[in-house]
Amino acid sequence: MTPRSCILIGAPVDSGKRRQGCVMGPDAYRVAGLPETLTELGYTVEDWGNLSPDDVAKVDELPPHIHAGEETIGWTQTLISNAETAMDKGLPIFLGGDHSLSLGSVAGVANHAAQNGRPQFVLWLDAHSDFHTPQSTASGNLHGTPLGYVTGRDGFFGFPEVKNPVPLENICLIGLRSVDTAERDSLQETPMRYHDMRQIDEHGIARPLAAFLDHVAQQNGALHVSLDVDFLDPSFAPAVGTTVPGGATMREAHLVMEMISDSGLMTSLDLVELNPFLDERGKTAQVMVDLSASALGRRVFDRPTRAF
Ligand code: HAR
Ligand code: MN
Ligand code: MN
Ligand code: MN
Repeated sequence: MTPRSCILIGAPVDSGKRRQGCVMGPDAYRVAGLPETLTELGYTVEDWGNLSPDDVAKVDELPPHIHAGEETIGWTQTLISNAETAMDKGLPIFLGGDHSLSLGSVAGVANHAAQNGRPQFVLWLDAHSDFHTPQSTASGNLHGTPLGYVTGRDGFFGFPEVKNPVPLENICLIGLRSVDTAERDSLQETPMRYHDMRQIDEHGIARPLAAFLDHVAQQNGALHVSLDVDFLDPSFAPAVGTTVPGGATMREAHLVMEMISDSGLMTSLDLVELNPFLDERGKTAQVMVDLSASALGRRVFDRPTRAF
């Protein structure tokens, strides 16, 4: 069951790519009213403030094109331990920060699930598949690698050992429309559930999501949801460095969140890649807060009981 207490964990990670600005993300969510919104929904809210990365010495084994590897290793260490601790107190919401924060958040919550004898599942809402390794990424940007890391792929030199890799069968990606050739080749070899926008257009967004949520429920799984701003169409969510046209509509995104809430399965949440420097009068931050509210129970009406 989704806990009734939320822990806000500010993770102003800006090391996962070269364009700066995600450092301002956690405070933008606070300014947009996330704590008050959750309180109004009936949650107890604890705000742990903004974390900082551990200091890490130079790692010579990482390929030279990797950007800010040591800083991301430091963030991963900090986030793993904070995620493990927060899971005992409620539902952690990781306020990013770029998507490299999920190396730590997902590895940490997976450790906690393993300690409690539950399988960990991950729902990845993103235009990108983020399944690179430090060797396969052409850009050298580690925000393109979290799913590679948490599933236990090789090559993450200097990073904490992934004690409880998330099984590939337990991962569902929705929203894909920008996948590199190296990722595509390795993705196609895996049993991950991946759904690109074409499939969403043909079959709707509810079907693959419902199938995945049923699967998580059957396994009594813990569900981590990782929401990348670029899952959304840039027409209403422009505050992200890697906009890709053709994203989820406002209505699709809210439906996804409402279905997550109905399932009662979500145990942790990442809000990532918001770059407030690129926003228009805070509208993307506001959309992300509203989507979080839907994922945590906000409704127009209670579920209809009468047929129409
Ligand atoms: N695949 C590209 C790369 O590895 C772009 C990755 C962009 N990732 C994010 N998060 N914005 O999804 O560089
Ligand atoms: Mn515990
Ligand atoms: Mn991403
Ligand atoms: Mn993305």
